[in-house]
Amino acid sequence: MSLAEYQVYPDVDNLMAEIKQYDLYEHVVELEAYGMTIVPPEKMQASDGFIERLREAIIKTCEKRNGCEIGDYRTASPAMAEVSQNSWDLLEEDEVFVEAAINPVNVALVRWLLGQSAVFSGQTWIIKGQGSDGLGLHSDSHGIPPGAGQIAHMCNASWICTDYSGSEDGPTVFVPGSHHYGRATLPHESDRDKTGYTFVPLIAKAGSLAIWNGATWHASEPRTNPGLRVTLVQNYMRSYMRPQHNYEQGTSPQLLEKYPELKRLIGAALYPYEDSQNPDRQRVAPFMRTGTDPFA
Ligand SMILES: O=C(O)CCC(=O)C(=O)O
Ligand SMILES: [Fe+2]
Repeated sequence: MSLAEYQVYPDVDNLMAEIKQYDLYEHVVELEAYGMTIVPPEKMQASDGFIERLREAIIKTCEKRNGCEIGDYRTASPAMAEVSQNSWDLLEEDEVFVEAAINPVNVALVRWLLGQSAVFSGQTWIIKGQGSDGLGLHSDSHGIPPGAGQIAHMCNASWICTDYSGSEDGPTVFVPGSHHYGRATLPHESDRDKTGYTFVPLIAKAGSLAIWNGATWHASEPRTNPGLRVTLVQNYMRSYMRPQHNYEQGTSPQLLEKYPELKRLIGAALYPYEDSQNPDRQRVAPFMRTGTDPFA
């Protein structure tokens, strides 16, 4: 008899049943040990044609929002500055984004990392063409200071919408086990070419889900292949990442002007992506810095 069958710890027992049903044991162990895992398409329980519909919806939404033409992702070479804009908050654009957010395998792994009270906190696309630069090593657990690394506070569950076959595709790369450091990268650690940390590439077929503890350090490589890499990034958070009340909206400007300390304390959008379609870029760097120092 399995321990789950006693049903004395429902928050875990129900999750264990799903992990068994979807054959996710290896992925749960990888999440614990390495801080990341890649679930192949055949385990994702997605409907027929799901990943093609998702990729199409990303491209169509990008074209509509940014007034540009992308066409066939296998050959397209749109201006990167254009297609990277207005990429957040997609649920209302096409129900395939809802399907992506509530996929049962995705949700089982999200709840493994963040508990039953995990909340969906945002989707954005990555469209990456030939000649695009990579990103430096970073953590996604912005706002979580060192000292709080025993558990995952947020996670990134990304749908891979085009094959990532090697470096030429400009994949994400990960430092296995770095979630155990419990802090964000410092400036001298983030350069992919100079950092002392060793990373592994995300190699996966379209239709896979790459999921990582938000604290796992990752970066991305430049893309040299023609055509586009297309990804749907999804963030989930523990429920305490939401403020109890958003004082930024609803506090009178007169009060804020009179009391500058109050203005500082109510905080400007606790998470930089709160108004994620058009984030205030000035808020991002100070928020990210809190991941490197408890006094930041
Ligand atoms: O694969 C990439 O381009 C990096 C994406 C990234 O850093 C993220 O989704 O958090
Ligand atoms: Fe990231």
